[in-house]
Amino acid sequence: MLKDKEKFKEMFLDRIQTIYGVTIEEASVTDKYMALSSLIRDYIYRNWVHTHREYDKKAERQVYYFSVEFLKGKPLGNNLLNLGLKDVCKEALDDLGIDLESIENIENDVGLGNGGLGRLGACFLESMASLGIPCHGCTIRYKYGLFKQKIIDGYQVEVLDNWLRNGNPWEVRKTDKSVEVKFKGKVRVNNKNGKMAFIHEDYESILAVPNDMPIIGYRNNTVNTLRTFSAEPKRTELDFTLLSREEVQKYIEYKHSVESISEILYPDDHNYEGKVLRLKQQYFLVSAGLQTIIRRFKKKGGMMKNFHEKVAIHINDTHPTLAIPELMRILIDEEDIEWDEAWYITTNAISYTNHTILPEALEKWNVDMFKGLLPRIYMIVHEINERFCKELWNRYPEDWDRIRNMAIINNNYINMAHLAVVGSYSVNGVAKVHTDILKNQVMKNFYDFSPYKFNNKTNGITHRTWLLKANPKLSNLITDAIGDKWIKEPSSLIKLTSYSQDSSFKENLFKVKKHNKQILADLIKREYNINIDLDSIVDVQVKRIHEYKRQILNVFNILNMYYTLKDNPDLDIPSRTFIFGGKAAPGYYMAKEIIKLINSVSYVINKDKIIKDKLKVIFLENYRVSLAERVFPASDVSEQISTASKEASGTGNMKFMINGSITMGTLDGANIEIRDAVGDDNFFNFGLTVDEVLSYYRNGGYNSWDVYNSDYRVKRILDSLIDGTLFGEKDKFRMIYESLLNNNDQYFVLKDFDDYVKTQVKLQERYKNKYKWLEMCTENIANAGKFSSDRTVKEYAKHIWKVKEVQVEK
Ligand code: GL7
Repeated sequence: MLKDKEKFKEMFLDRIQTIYGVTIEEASVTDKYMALSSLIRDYIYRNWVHTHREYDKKAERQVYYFSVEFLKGKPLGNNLLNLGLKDVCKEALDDLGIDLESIENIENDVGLGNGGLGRLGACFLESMASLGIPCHGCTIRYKYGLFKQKIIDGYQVEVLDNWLRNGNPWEVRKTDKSVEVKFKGKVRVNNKNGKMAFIHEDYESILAVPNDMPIIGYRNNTVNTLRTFSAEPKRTELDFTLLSREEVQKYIEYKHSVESISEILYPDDHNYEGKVLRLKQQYFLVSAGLQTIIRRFKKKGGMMKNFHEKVAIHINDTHPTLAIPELMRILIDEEDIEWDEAWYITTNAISYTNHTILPEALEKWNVDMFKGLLPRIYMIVHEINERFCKELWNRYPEDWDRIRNMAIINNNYINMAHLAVVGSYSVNGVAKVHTDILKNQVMKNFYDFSPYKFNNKTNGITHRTWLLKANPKLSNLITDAIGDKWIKEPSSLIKLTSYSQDSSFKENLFKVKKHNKQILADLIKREYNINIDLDSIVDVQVKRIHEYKRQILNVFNILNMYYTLKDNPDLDIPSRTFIFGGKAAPGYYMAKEIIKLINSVSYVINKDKIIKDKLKVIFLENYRVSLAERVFPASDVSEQISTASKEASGTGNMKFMINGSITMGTLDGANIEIRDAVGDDNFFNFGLTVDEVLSYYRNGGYNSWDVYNSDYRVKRILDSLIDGTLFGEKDKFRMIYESLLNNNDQYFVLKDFDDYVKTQVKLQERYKNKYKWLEMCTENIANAGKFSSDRTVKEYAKHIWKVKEVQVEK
């Protein structure tokens, strides 16, 4: 009924009045947002229930995707779009004098994630719903998402992200489906008729309450679920008058400690308590998730011995790895299944994706801490390790080094990646080169031991969010040219190739880009009072701030351009707008220094009249999904300049590409596949290759002083970090200076500088030829189809999960 405008208006007005008790004139924007969202949620309810029924009836196997992060952004716009209600909703609201955009703007981003990994999870969920893949997301309902970033005096300041402040109209709380999660205590071993039984006693009990959010497929009647769990005390209604002061005090402490589990995403883990809390979160998620899955599975008549045939559990990175011992615990302790059979079921149910090879991100837990918090789970991990080491011994007799290197428990630490590989039937990397590095370097021993487990699934992004929703003008242009089939079948974007020589298409593409630049320029003017030249090259690096992502290299090129222009203000180059955005981890000082550096450079350059506005530098505060949707469509150049080998895949690179931006990139992660797809002419490549970088690492690096001493540009830039000439203060960026020179430039910034600068000059020259440039943009859009997450999740479904798409009829 919502497809009819008059009906839409009527129902919307009715909701405002009956639920919020106000007239439309009195209603605040928040009231309107809540009314509209809850109206849509109720509208899809029938399909939501229906989808699950259809899955139970028709699906041979269903997937549960466990991830500690899902970075959804704002649900309203996506939901309206996928339901096909956007236009009618806009028109109905227009009639009532209400602006849909202002309602969308007040919605909080669902920021339950920190970067690419969490956003990948959100893209996967959208694609799976749109393809009818029976998948359920599982995560934690953090009260506070990733912090909000404020920039004060050029520095990052973190503010709590209270995204639930006004409530969440999209979720449905399922108190009756709560389960109990147990921590601490001790394990009593009973010998029952010659069979061991493990009884967990004196534990701390916590309630995991599910909240379900709909994941709406693109016009296909399918509504999947993202289940989020919140941690709550088991007894909530206590009669305090009957309790002693100590008991009340104890209860309050218990309540606080319970609630802290689902309080915040990635609590600071620099101290012991923080580490315990993270481990608690991880176990809380998998235990709650598995218990609700198994309960439903059994309710539908499933037999546990067939569990793995019907259920695929996917662990997104190592954070949910405890699903392995937890599933073993349930099978053995609660379902009375023998170890070998339980192990067979577990290792045929679970699959794992590795998302990084950075050593600091590979999780390890201290055995004593682990044992205290999860005594029974520890026993199981210990047993898994014993059995695995025996198997290794049989295969590699007396090869102690290898066995130690591969053990799950070593040196009083539990290696979660090892546990994940041993306990799952599939291990995948997220881009070809990343998978090769896993196979041949980081996990070489495991690959030699069980090569059949390893496979690659190159990441993808949902083109419906990142093109259809974020860039309506470009979407229309594409549809006018090749029809709208690309929305459901992104590979058909390739038809645009024939438009790369079509001057009227390219002229329109130019206009679309300019329109999008105008929108971003207005935002920048509003927020930062900086004017942007719409004819300038908009060159963007938006992503987490990290040394390996090398925002510093970008800044050095900008400083080099600045000095060049100062020496020669009439230089004939297109003007350039450099945009940065991204958050630094709160405890990562170097990353915070990099933010300060960017802001300081921005301050110096933007006010310098000598360079005649040829350069502008902007740092966008609080980069997040909803802001990203403004940035990608407006950009000309995509900076993907990580040290080769370090970026497992990257996904921002794909979002730029599909919006017609040209990559300036190293041959790292998925950049390599992007270049293969568009061809060398449509990609600006520079820098050391993976093999070169790895070979330097093997041989102790290189001497960065040599570059400093031989390249006057490098010397000038580095000196300016500490000599006070540019930033008015001596030693201002000493930390960065030291890391590049005296700490031997671990990320090869100086080594790649010359090639980077040369390639930037080449890019500038190319930009001068407007039609050549637009041809490159067209080629990039045309070849972006294979980087849609539709392709990626189809590969997971077919090759890893063995699940089939289910069409949900009306
Ligand atoms: C990441 C990788 O760093 C990134 O390259 C990849 O695209 C992403 C999704 O696979 O996963 N790994 C990781 O820990 N984070 C990432 O973004 C935070």
